[in-house]
Amino acid sequence: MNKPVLAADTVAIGLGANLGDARQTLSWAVKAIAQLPQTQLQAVSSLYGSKPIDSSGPDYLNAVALVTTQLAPLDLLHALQAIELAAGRERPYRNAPRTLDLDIELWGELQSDATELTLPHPRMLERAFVLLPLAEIAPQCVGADQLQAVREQGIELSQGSGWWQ
Ligand code: PH2
Ligand code: MG
Ligand code: MG
Repeated sequence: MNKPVLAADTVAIGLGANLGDARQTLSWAVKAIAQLPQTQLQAVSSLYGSKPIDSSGPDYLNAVALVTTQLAPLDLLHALQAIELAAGRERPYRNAPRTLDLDIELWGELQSDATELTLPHPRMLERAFVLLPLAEIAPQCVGADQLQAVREQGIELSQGSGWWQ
Protein backbone atom coordinates (compact mmCIF):
# COMPACT_ATOMS: atom_id res chain seq x y z
CA MET A 1 0.00 0.00 0.00
CA ASN A 2 1.13 3.57 -0.57
CA LYS A 3 2.41 5.53 2.38
CA PRO A 4 -0.49 7.57 3.73
CA VAL A 5 -0.25 11.30 3.04
CA LEU A 6 -1.19 12.04 6.63
CA ALA A 7 -0.84 9.57 9.53
CA ALA A 8 -4.14 8.25 10.90
CA ASP A 9 -3.87 10.31 14.11
CA THR A 10 -2.94 13.56 12.35
CA VAL A 11 -5.44 16.33 11.76
CA ALA A 12 -5.18 19.55 9.77
CA ILE A 13 -7.26 22.33 11.34
CA GLY A 14 -8.05 25.49 9.38
CA LEU A 15 -8.27 28.67 11.46
CA GLY A 16 -9.95 31.84 10.25
CA ALA A 17 -11.24 35.15 11.65
CA ASN A 18 -12.41 38.49 10.27
CA LEU A 19 -14.06 40.24 13.21
CA GLY A 20 -12.44 41.86 16.24
CA ASP A 21 -8.70 41.47 16.82
CA ALA A 22 -8.37 38.51 14.46
CA ARG A 23 -4.64 37.93 15.01
CA GLN A 24 -5.05 37.96 18.78
CA THR A 25 -8.04 35.58 18.62
CA LEU A 26 -6.23 33.17 16.30
CA SER A 27 -3.17 33.18 18.56
CA TRP A 28 -5.40 32.44 21.55
CA ALA A 29 -7.11 29.66 19.57
CA VAL A 30 -3.81 27.94 18.71
CA LYS A 31 -2.91 27.92 22.41
CA ALA A 32 -6.38 26.58 23.29
CA ILE A 33 -5.98 23.79 20.71
CA ALA A 34 -2.56 22.93 22.17
CA GLN A 35 -4.23 22.51 25.60
CA LEU A 36 -6.92 20.08 24.41
CA PRO A 37 -6.80 16.68 26.12
CA GLN A 38 -5.09 13.84 24.25
CA THR A 39 -3.96 16.30 21.61
CA GLN A 40 -0.48 17.48 20.65
CA LEU A 41 0.21 20.57 18.56
CA GLN A 42 2.68 19.60 15.82
CA ALA A 43 2.95 22.62 13.54
CA VAL A 44 1.39 26.00 12.81
CA SER A 45 1.63 27.72 9.43
CA SER A 46 2.34 31.37 8.79
CA LEU A 47 -0.56 33.80 9.02
CA TYR A 48 -2.17 34.87 5.73
CA GLY A 49 -4.53 37.71 4.86
CA SER A 50 -7.23 37.53 2.17
CA LYS A 51 -10.52 39.06 1.03
CA PRO A 52 -13.64 37.23 2.18
CA ILE A 53 -14.58 34.44 -0.26
CA ASP A 54 -18.34 33.80 -0.52
CA SER A 55 -18.53 35.90 2.63
CA SER A 56 -18.51 39.55 3.63
CA GLY A 57 -16.98 42.01 6.09
CA PRO A 58 -13.34 42.84 6.80
CA ASP A 59 -10.41 40.91 5.32
CA TYR A 60 -9.72 37.53 6.89
CA LEU A 61 -6.68 36.21 8.62
CA ASN A 62 -6.14 32.46 8.13
CA ALA A 63 -3.69 29.76 9.16
CA VAL A 64 -3.58 25.97 9.38
CA ALA A 65 -2.44 23.93 12.38
CA LEU A 66 -1.40 20.28 12.41
CA VAL A 67 -2.15 18.24 15.52
CA THR A 68 -1.97 14.62 16.52
CA THR A 69 -4.84 13.44 18.67
CA GLN A 70 -6.26 10.37 20.32
CA LEU A 71 -9.71 11.97 20.46
CA ALA A 72 -12.56 10.60 18.35
CA PRO A 73 -13.46 12.83 15.37
CA LEU A 74 -16.74 14.14 16.83
CA ASP A 75 -15.08 14.77 20.20
CA LEU A 76 -12.42 16.94 18.55
CA LEU A 77 -15.10 18.69 16.46
CA HIS A 78 -17.11 19.52 19.58
CA ALA A 79 -14.00 20.69 21.42
CA LEU A 80 -13.19 23.05 18.52
CA GLN A 81 -16.78 24.34 18.52
CA ALA A 82 -16.44 25.08 22.25
CA ILE A 83 -13.28 27.13 21.51
CA GLU A 84 -15.20 29.03 18.77
CA LEU A 85 -18.00 29.77 21.24
CA ALA A 86 -15.55 30.94 23.91
CA ALA A 87 -14.18 33.40 21.33
CA GLY A 88 -17.66 34.87 20.90
CA ARG A 89 -18.56 33.06 17.67
CA GLU A 90 -22.12 33.71 16.51
CA ARG A 91 -23.85 32.06 13.55
CA PRO A 92 -26.49 34.53 12.30
CA TYR A 93 -26.34 33.10 8.74
CA ARG A 94 -24.13 30.90 6.53
CA ASN A 95 -20.61 32.28 5.95
CA ALA A 96 -21.32 35.29 8.18
CA PRO A 97 -18.27 37.26 9.32
CA ARG A 98 -16.87 35.62 12.42
CA THR A 99 -14.59 36.15 15.39
CA LEU A 100 -13.25 32.60 15.00
CA ASP A 101 -13.76 29.65 12.66
CA LEU A 102 -12.05 26.32 13.30
CA ASP A 103 -12.55 23.74 10.55
CA ILE A 104 -11.26 20.19 10.40
CA GLU A 105 -9.81 20.03 6.87
CA LEU A 106 -8.16 16.60 6.87
CA TRP A 107 -8.02 13.72 9.34
CA GLY A 108 -5.43 11.19 8.24
CA GLU A 109 -6.87 9.49 5.19
CA LEU A 110 -10.42 9.51 6.60
CA GLN A 111 -13.30 10.08 4.25
CA SER A 112 -16.70 10.80 5.74
CA ASP A 113 -20.05 11.97 4.37
CA ALA A 114 -21.57 12.49 7.81
CA THR A 115 -23.54 15.74 7.90
CA GLU A 116 -21.87 16.90 11.09
CA LEU A 117 -18.35 16.25 9.83
CA THR A 118 -17.56 15.79 6.14
CA LEU A 119 -13.96 14.73 5.45
CA PRO A 120 -11.94 15.99 3.74
CA HIS A 121 -13.55 19.43 4.18
CA PRO A 122 -15.76 19.70 1.07
CA ARG A 123 -14.49 23.15 0.02
CA MET A 124 -10.81 22.96 0.97
CA LEU A 125 -9.62 22.47 -2.62
CA GLU A 126 -11.40 25.68 -3.71
CA ARG A 127 -9.64 27.81 -1.12
CA ALA A 128 -6.19 29.34 -1.35
CA PHE A 129 -6.54 30.37 2.32
CA VAL A 130 -6.53 26.65 3.22
CA LEU A 131 -4.21 25.21 0.55
CA LEU A 132 -1.34 27.71 0.91
CA PRO A 133 -0.91 27.41 4.68
CA LEU A 134 -1.49 23.64 4.50
CA ALA A 135 1.18 23.27 1.81
CA GLU A 136 3.60 25.08 4.09
CA ILE A 137 3.33 22.58 6.98
CA ALA A 138 2.19 19.41 5.13
CA PRO A 139 3.44 19.78 1.55
CA GLN A 140 2.64 16.14 0.79
CA CYS A 141 -1.09 16.96 1.19
CA VAL A 142 -1.27 19.55 -1.57
CA GLY A 143 -0.50 18.97 -5.24
CA ALA A 144 1.13 21.59 -7.45
CA ASP A 145 -1.95 21.45 -9.72
CA GLN A 146 -4.22 22.17 -6.75
CA LEU A 147 -2.15 25.21 -5.77
CA GLN A 148 -2.17 26.31 -9.40
CA ALA A 149 -5.98 26.12 -9.50
CA VAL A 150 -6.38 28.72 -6.71
CA ARG A 151 -3.46 30.90 -7.79
CA GLU A 152 -5.74 33.78 -8.86
CA GLN A 153 -7.12 34.24 -5.35
CA GLY A 154 -5.43 37.20 -3.72
CA ILE A 155 -3.79 36.00 -0.55
CA GLU A 156 -0.81 37.54 1.17
CA LEU A 157 1.60 36.55 3.87
CA SER A 158 0.78 38.54 7.00
CA GLN A 159 3.25 37.10 9.54
CA GLY A 160 5.72 34.21 9.44
CA SER A 161 5.78 31.12 11.65
CA GLY A 162 5.78 31.87 15.37
CA TRP A 163 3.14 34.62 14.99
CA TRP A 164 0.90 32.87 17.51
CA GLN A 165 3.44 32.55 20.38
N1 PH2 B 1 -14.21 31.28 5.52
C1 PH2 B 1 -15.41 31.07 5.02
C2 PH2 B 1 -15.90 31.79 3.86
N2 PH2 B 1 -14.97 32.68 3.27
N3 PH2 B 1 -12.87 33.70 3.14
C3 PH2 B 1 -11.63 33.87 3.61
N4 PH2 B 1 -10.79 34.69 2.99
N5 PH2 B 1 -11.20 33.21 4.73
C4 PH2 B 1 -12.04 32.34 5.40
O1 PH2 B 1 -11.63 31.73 6.43
C5 PH2 B 1 -13.35 32.14 4.93
C6 PH2 B 1 -13.74 32.86 3.77
C7 PH2 B 1 -16.30 30.07 5.60
O2 PH2 B 1 -15.80 29.45 6.68
MG1 MG C 1 -14.88 27.69 7.45
MG1 MG D 1 -16.53 26.38 10.26
